Parts: sequence; C-alpha cells; structure tokens
Amino acid sequence: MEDYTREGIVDNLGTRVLGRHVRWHEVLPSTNELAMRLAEIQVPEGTVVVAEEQTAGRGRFGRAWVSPRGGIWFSVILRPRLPVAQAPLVSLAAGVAVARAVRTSTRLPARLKWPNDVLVEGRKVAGILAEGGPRAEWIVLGIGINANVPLADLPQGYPATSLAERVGAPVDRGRLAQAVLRELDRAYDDLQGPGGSVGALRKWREMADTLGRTVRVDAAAHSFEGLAVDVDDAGALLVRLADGRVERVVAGEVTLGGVE
Ligand code: BT5
Repeated sequence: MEDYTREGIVDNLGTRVLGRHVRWHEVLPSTNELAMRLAEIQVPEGTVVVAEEQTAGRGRFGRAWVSPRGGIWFSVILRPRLPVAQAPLVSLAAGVAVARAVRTSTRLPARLKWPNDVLVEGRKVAGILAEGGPRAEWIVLGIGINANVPLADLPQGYPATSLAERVGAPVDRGRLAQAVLRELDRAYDDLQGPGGSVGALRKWREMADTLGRTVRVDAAAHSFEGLAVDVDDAGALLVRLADGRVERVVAGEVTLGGVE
C-alpha cells in the first residue's frame, strides 16, 4: 500500500533543502497559486505545497492543467542564488529530476520535450510550471505527474497518459514523490555549485527528445519550423531554419515533427 500522506513524504526523506516543510491539502485551486503567496510572505526555501486534487490547476500561457485525484500535484518554493538569466535552468533541471525519478521508480523510458515536459513514448506524463518573482528572488516550481490518474480523466485529443496506464499497475505515489524531491534537491544543489549550469544542460541534453528533430514553434510573435539543434547557456532552444538562420526560442509551444 502506498503512503501518500504528509508523513509518508517527510519520513526518511534525507534532502538538504527540499521538503523541509510540507503543507498538505486535500483540495486546492492550485498549489502554485498558494505557494506563490507563501513565497511572498517569506516562508522558508524548500517548502512544499501538496494537494490531492486541484480545481484550477494551471499550465503555461494561462492554460488549464487537469488535476484529479490519483495524481501527484505539488509546488516547491525556491530562492536560487543564480543570475536572473540562468533562472530558466532551474525548470530545465526540474524536468531532468522528474524524468530520472520516473525512470528509477517505474523503469519507463521517460524523456524530455523542451522545455520540461516529461514524455513516455511520446505521451505526456508530467508537466512543470515555473513562476517567479519579478527578479527571480523566488521561484515556485509546480510539478504535476499523472501517476494513477485514469485515462478517462485526462484531456482527450491530446497525447497524455499516466504512469499506472503505462506500467499496468498503480504506482506508489509516496515513494515517487520522495524520489522526485531527492533528485530535485541534488540537481538544485549542483546547479548552484561550480560548473552547475554546464552540468545541468548536459543532463538535460542526455534526456532530450526534442534535439535533432524537426519542430514547429508557436511563439507570441510568430510561428516557424526548423531543426532543433541545441539549447544555449540560458536554456533557450536553438532552431535552425531552412535558410540557415538560427532562431532562439525563450518561451513558446514546440510541436515535435519527424526525426531528421
Ligand atoms: C504544463 O503546462 O505542462 C505545466 C503543468 C504544471 C502542473 C502543476 S500541478 C502542480 C502545480 N500547480 C499548478 O496549478 N500547476 C502546477 P503546459 O505545457 O502549458 O501544458 C498544458 C497543456 O497540457 C494543456 O493545454 C492540455 O492540453 C494538456 N494537459 C492538461 N492537463 C494535463 C494532464 N494532466 N496531463 C497531460 N496533459 C495535460
């Protein structure tokens, strides 16, 4: 039996910063929304806000994130000691941490779609929403994992799946949440150490599903297609167009095309 409770998460966690304080809620509109309010009133770094169910879970660009019971929905408050320009690396590192935790806990071949969607065989099992204060003095990392969510409860007409569906049995959410927090704790520590950004980017590239593929980018200003060649020092996606120019994508929706 899984122990997906506050105690189950805190017990023997062994992290340095993440999960020192865990706030547990049966239902919240959005863990990110509450965590951002807590970040503003100076609650300690590493505080985690968990909800069994969200009624107004959110994704990027104001989109909705479906968050019924059975999933893992939580937000972590961070106060990174990093230049503002490197703040996006926190969310790339979080994607790596979630993908690694999914791999070790389930043996599923989790990969990353830029910037930090976690996919299993092309279907999204987890999403991350990083929201920050004006100067990145705090960052709230919202992590949503379709652990034991029935497929019928996930958005239709969108390539989503759950871990339970892929594994063929329910996953232990308490252990998986702990695995994510441990991976993220280490990744966050490494990122702020010497050579941290280089290491974080190397780990992201190793798990990336996006690089070397034709992608379609829908950004605020315009849309285009090209070959995803790399990520730069700040985590932006570099896309080579047919005429050889390279576009730098900081925020936008990327659709994967055929393998080059
Ligand atoms: C994300 O947005 O992938 C970020 C999701 C972050 C969710 C966590 S849960 C804890 C914390 N509290 C919050 O309120 N949010 C965070 P984006 O890349 O914009 O993807 C959103 C799109 O994915 C939607 O437009 C849907 O098409 C699809 N989608 C919605 N719910 C989904 C789900 N549960 N699984 C897979 N895809 C989903």
